[in-house]
Amino acid sequence: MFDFIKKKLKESINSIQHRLAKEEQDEQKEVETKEFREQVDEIKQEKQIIEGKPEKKSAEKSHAEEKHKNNADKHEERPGTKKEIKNAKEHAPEKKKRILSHKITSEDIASIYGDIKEALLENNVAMEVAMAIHKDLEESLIGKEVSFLSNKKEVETAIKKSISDVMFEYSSDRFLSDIRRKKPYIILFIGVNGAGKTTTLAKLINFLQKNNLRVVVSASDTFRAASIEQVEIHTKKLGAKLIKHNYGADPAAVAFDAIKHAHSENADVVMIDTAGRSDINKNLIEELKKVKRVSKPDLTIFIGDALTGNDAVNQARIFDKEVGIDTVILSKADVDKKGGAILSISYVTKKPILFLGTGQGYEDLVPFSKERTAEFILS
Ligand SMILES: Nc1nc2c(ncn2[C@@H]2O[C@H](COP(=O)(O)OP(=O)(O)O)[C@@H](O)[C@H]2O)c(=O)[nH]1
Ligand SMILES: [Mg+2]
Repeated sequence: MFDFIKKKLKESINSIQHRLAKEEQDEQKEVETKEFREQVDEIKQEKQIIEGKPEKKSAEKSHAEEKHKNNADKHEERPGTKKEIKNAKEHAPEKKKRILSHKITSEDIASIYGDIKEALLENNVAMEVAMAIHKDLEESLIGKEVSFLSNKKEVETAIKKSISDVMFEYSSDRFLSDIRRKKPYIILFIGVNGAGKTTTLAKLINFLQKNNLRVVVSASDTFRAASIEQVEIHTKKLGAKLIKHNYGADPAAVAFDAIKHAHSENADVVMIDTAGRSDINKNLIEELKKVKRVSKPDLTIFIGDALTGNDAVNQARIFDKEVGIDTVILSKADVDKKGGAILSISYVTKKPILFLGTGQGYEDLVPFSKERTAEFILS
């Protein structure tokens, strides 16, 4: 995941680091040369003082005495000179600190952003998300005084924060506590065909059962061939109750029966599997609207295939507008090299991500964390 974005970010951070380091080295060299010249001058002066003016062989005795006296006087001055050198040395670290820092400019940010923008867009990150990251970087970094040693860390931290800020999460702990507040808690799964709805629903049965919650499933995909058998295989394996009708039956009627069953059995959660279509068409929207009207779900989860990038983001936007969604689970994060949908979907829809699907097994469901995701991108 995020392979290309990670590579580009690393290159970009290294290049700004090199540029700043070079600038600072040049400044440092200049200062050192100046200091060196000053020291050479001081040593020359001292040497002259100790040796005196070049001796003339014909000098008179009185002149020699004068010279000796002079030397003695200057000798008294020598500790003063040493003191000055000591003082200069004591002040040197302060000087260094002042010189070895750099104020980040909008040009610096433009250069970082120029590098990563291409990587973001090529990896299916929505344009508005890339722009939000740019704006955030400008706000957090421009004018910031960074030092030679710390600037890489500071730039990295700011990028991490900007990336993390475009994502929203729905923590699995909050999800569980929300479920425990109402019985039965009704969850509706929606998404296009093949997005991973049924597989994700099965993984969630497993997750909820591990948290001691009893689940009833509604086989409301009565549209696609073999869909009822598919969900039945999972519920049998996991030991959850399945309510099913025949193919072609009204999906809303199946959901209604499942909820009734959950009430009578005092079950904790009802999960409604639904059909998708290859495209989001009018029939699908009408069907889902009716299921929603009848089942009155507490949570509507949009399941998107992370591999489809911007398509998943656009589907989420349409499903939200037409049916209404509360949260997102992105499947197939394990095979998604780009990660664009993960970075974009919550910013575009303003709906948080709950889990990422990371494989075909029941355990392959990871609670989403924006911090961990941003950290991973910069790791
Ligand atoms: N690698 C991988 N495959 C997945 C994941 N989730 C679902 N799939 C596969 O995607 C295909 C479609 O899944 P399905 O649940 O039938 O989609 P639905 O039509 O939305 O119900 C199946 O072959 C699943 O095994 C995932 O997180 N990782
Ligand atoms: Mg299905």
